[in-house]
Amino acid sequence: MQVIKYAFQQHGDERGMLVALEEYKDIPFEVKRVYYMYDTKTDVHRGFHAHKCLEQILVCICGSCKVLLDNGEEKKVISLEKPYEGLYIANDMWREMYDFSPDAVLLVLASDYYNEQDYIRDYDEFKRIAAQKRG
Ligand code: T46
Repeated sequence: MQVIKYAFQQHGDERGMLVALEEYKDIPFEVKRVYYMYDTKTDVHRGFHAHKCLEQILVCICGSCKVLLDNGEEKKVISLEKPYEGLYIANDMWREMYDFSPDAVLLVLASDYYNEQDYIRDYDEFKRIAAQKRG
């Protein structure tokens, strides 16, 4: 499984650091939605779904967390702990987020508006669709 992790350009000077993200330049899609999660309890696992079409980039802009990616055949765990690193998650990828540090803020840039119809929440259904697509 290919994991795409971006190291965004950091603009630093004596005042501190700044990262700027522009669609189609730093982000490979049009950004239609931004959301973020914080105050996530350390023992909590979130996600447990895939998307039919949605593409996203996850940036842990404060603290750290882990993301489990599962393409139906292979699983990988990615640590997000730098505010200048972005994890690309394509559609058709099962994801779970966990191990949030108490100060974690997980920012998500999404290629489309919120749409419950785009979610695949049943793991068996996800596995079936993934196997079909592999052929
Ligand atoms: C994903 C992972 C990384 C909205 O009203 N609008 C939104 O844009 C989103 C994302 C959520 N919500 C509502 C729906 C739920 O009542 O906020 C509540 C929590 O959402 P959810 O349980 O879907 O959160 P996660 O952490 O399980 O998953 C989220 C995204 O939904 C999902 O697309 O890939 O983060």
